[in-house]
Amino acid sequence: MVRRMFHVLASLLVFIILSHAPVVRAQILPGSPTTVWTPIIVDGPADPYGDSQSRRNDVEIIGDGGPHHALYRAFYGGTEGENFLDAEIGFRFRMSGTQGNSSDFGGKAWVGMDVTGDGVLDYFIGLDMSGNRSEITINAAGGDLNISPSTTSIDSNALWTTAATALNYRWEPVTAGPGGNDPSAVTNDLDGNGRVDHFLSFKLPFPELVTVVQTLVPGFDTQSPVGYIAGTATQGNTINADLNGVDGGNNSTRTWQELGAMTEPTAIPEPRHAAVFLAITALLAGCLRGRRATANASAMS
Ligand SMILES: [Ca+2]
Ligand SMILES: [Ca+2]
Ligand SMILES: [Ca+2]
Repeated sequence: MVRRMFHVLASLLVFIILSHAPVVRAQILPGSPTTVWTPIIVDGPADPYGDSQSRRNDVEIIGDGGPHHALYRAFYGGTEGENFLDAEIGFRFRMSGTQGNSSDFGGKAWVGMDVTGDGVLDYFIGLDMSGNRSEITINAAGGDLNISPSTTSIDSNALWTTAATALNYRWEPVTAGPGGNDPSAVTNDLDGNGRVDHFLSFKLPFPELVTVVQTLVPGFDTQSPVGYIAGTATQGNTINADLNGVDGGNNSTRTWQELGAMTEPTAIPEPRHAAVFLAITALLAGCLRGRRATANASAMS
């Protein structure tokens, strides 16, 4: 009985500490290992190799569905002292490698978002390193239907723009294994093209995204469901290179869901909830251990 009480009290203490302690939060580092990023899973296969229309390595998305994921996201909830205005959201693509003699990424990456749950893309977050450009943007979907690759348009007038710098953008060779930026990976050349795969990572201030999306969805926040698609382009406001999760299909008339290109609507993760979940798990585990100890004591007596 005393032992059971000890376990329950210890578990309660863990719960109190965890639920009141500052949650471990850290700003998104574009070069951080994949262990602190969350894979974005689409219904279709992880992205095939060599299906980019442009046949360019740096815009060729590759992934095997795990542990070498094609696409990741990251979220930082911000600090109380800053009224959470320093919150961030980030995305990471795995690409086939560098192109030609260039050591930098020379294309565009887009993350399309359905924020109303109707399968229609509403906004795009873009990274543009094509030509002389070097910027991260939020764009509205254009005037087309935006339900499939063939009906997708991206408004060329960005709603928000910032320069891509070493602080918010990184194009980095994959280093596989413990101590690398992809600790669970077993290879750094997944598609075997002789070019080391590269992570394309970028982030933006989450409040900027909230401000934009709230014009369409009042009250949009970290708990609002978002369906994602992702793809790359060589230039222009299109996804003309590689569509994530689909073998080719850049001009397909099939819908995002039919193609398996769009994720299930998912809330943007809030780390605080993860801490509370862990605390509750610890409490339940403690209770179970206590019950088991009581049962054992009864059996022995
Ligand atoms: Ca691909
Ligand atoms: Ca490669
Ligand atoms: Ca593809």
